[in-house]
Amino acid sequence: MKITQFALRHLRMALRTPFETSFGRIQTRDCILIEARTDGLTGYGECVADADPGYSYETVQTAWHILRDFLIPAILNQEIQHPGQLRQRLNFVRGHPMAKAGLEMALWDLMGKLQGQPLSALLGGQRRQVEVGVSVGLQESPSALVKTVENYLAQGYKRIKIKIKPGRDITDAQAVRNAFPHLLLQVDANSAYRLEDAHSLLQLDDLNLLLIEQPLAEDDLWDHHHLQAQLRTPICLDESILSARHARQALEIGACRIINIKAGRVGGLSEAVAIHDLCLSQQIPVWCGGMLETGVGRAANLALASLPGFTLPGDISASDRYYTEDITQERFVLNADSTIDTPTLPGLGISIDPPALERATLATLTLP
Ligand code: OSB
Ligand code: MG
Repeated sequence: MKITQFALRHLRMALRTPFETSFGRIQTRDCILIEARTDGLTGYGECVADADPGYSYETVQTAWHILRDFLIPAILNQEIQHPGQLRQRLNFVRGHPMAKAGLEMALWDLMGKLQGQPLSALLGGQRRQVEVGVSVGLQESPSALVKTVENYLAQGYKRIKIKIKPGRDITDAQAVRNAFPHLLLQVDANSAYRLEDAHSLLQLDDLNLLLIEQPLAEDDLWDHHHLQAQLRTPICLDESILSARHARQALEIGACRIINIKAGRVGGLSEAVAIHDLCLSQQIPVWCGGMLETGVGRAANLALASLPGFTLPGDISASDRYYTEDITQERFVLNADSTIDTPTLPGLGISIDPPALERATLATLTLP
């Protein structure tokens, strides 16, 4: 396929409730919607970089620059056999995985539409439903947290992740554990700790957690190895794993026992599948992380999570957990068994709601 035109849209969407992590609190979520056009067909991709560089160094503005000035010029009007080729073709740009992943997603959507195949099938997915959970941000108090969790359980979510940070770890996790002794519960620190303050993390070891996600710095596999040696609870890495190579090295040195896979963080769905394949071959559980995606990115997450190695519930919640108004016609809903259906229409399997998209758009750019 040959992409003859690209369009970028900077979107800002209002969250139903603020989302707070160890790196900040947001009321609105920004992202870039990428459109790839060829003979009457449009492929959509979502770049998950946010307005601020809190989760990673990428922002909407850095991704916009990298897409406009480097990535898009490199593939505009060029013959591309398969989206998997992008990893090599875009290798001349160092880093910026979210920008690359958004572009690659648009090509996957386009290829699926050209071939009449859902993304799930193109990636090797097998499940028609994907097990999911919900990621709960930091709340005002442990009792407020318990109420919020209770509300999600009432909606049918069977796995809960809570955000933690120093001073808000054992109290919060203990409160949820006391209220729900058998709940599938995990925590995410988003790199808020150093090995020196690991004592508070050691206390979490008695709470029967599924995993502790990304406790230490994103560029520090080695200290994660030290921490994992002191914990029975598996460490799961998120921010630290930017490629299949990182995944291999983290597993080799014992820095983690579980990996959270996000296509945006690792430069695209192809690399995400490579990490999945590596982990499956070593019987390492993986699960699909989330970046508060719109319906576009959520469709891609569901397709990815339909692969056989995704044995833990993903951070892929129903549409109504996120935005007051989404940009897709489709609404992803939670089934009674805490699953969401894998999209079955060609490509991402979603259609855009044009008026909603207009309302969310802050800026657009068409190339050429
Ligand atoms: O660390 O997993 C994370 C959201 C934004 C950035 C980082 C993370 C998250 C989440 C939310 O935990 C997951 C979701 O429901 O999309
Ligand atoms: Mg995380």
